[in-house]
Amino acid sequence: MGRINFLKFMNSKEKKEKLACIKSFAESLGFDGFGVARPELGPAGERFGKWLSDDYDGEMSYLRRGEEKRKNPNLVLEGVESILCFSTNYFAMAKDMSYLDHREIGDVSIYALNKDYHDVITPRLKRVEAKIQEKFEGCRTRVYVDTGPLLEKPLAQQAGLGWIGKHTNLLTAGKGSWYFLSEILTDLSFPPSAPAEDHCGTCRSCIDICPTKAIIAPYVLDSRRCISYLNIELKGVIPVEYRKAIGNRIYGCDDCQIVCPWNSYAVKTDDPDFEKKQDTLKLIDLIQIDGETFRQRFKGSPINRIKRRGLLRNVAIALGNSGNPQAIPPLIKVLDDEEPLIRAHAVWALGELSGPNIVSIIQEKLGNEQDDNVLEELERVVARFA
Ligand code: B12
Ligand code: SF4
Ligand code: SF4
Repeated sequence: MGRINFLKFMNSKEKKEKLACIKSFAESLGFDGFGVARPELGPAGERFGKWLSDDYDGEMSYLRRGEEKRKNPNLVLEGVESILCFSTNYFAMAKDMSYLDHREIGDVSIYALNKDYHDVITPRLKRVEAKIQEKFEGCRTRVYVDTGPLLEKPLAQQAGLGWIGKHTNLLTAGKGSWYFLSEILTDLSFPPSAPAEDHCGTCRSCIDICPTKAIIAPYVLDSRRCISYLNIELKGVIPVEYRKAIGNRIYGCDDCQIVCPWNSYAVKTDDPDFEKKQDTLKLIDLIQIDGETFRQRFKGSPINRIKRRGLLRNVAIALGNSGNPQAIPPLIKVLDDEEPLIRAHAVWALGELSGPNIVSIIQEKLGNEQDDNVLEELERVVARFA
């Protein structure tokens, strides 16, 4: 019997049973939320277009390149009928805003405290895909974790996993938002789940806490202001206006989720791949890390994505905000670093931590400086103490 006929003659009871079997297999692999969405975005597609036209994507040009696909999953998998949506808890440790008081420690977002989730979830999702292929022979499927051209949050909302909160993350009543999303697209037609409803109510804690006022209106994020964009996605110089607000955050930002009342229901993950592995990261140690030590220390960690240059850029900013004069000698030392991005941010940090006498020290160190960004930072420090 051909594929089309086989699927057509499979009665809905049989289909539901097989779907339940797929769900429990996914649960056995660590997925803790599951639902089915129709491959239609509704208003989310238009909102995404508007968001791009407002330039809220910053330098994330891949979002723009994939605009049409993100608005229409049929361009991602022709003939797609259902999108199976999954969530995976990454809540590795309880966290409150007191992390800001430990200014000598670099703060890393909870999601990045262990292995890179792309590396963990993709093979698991492929096992679920194989199970679907086994149960529905001949069906077509495609798996995505984060990086695919899909609007994962609106799809997951439709699949009933949660609603998009005012902070723009997906969250679930009685569960919170500390989870990743992933999907399997298929040409199989399954009954869709009931979409999740919004339970933000009159709350606006996430909007008020945001250090850079990146949530410019409820449900709308200007990425260019979001610390998670500035210290992960942005590859170059971090605009001066946000550096103080970045504080000691060296990889991502959790604030809008920390204060969300629904996250008081979050339950810690017992998944060894997501339990906290990253040790405390002392800023003074990090600023002195060489290329080889960086590779060994952050192999397999999401932090590896921003490379040594991105991390030390962020560490320099955090040291500039630390108020710790002991950071001055190591920062002077990195003015010799071969990476201009690191030198530029070290100049700023020295200006924050020192008095006027630092100017001649920096000038002497950077006597042969050619890089425009570094020279611009130097000019700023000179002007500051003039
Ligand atoms: C680009 C991106 C970012 C950008 C932009 C963030 C954003 N809000 O979209 C930056 C770099 C800032 C970022 C940061 C983070 N990210 Co990110 N990111 C993505 C990515 C790759 C694409 C998201 C996207 O398309 N954004 C475009 C905009 C338009 O989407 P949106 O903000 O949701 O816009 C909708 C709403 O604003 C809504 N809307 C607009 N107006 C209105 C008005 C009303 C009345 C209503 C109801 C709705 C509404 O409609 C829009 C369209 O749906 C997804 C993975 C994926 N493929 O989807 C991960 C993803 C969203 N990120 C994720 C995570 C974990 C994070 C961080 C928490 C990491 C961290 N701790 O640092 C932060 C959170 C910051 C925040 N407050 O959102 C997870 C979120 C999981 C979850 N539970 O929601 C995802 C899904 C990755 C994954 N597979 O798990 N991220
Ligand atoms: S992640 Fe941080 S900077 Fe970004 S919106 Fe949330 S609180 Fe604001
Ligand atoms: S903090 Fe309040 S407004 Fe923000 S997402 Fe959570 S419930 Fe919604």
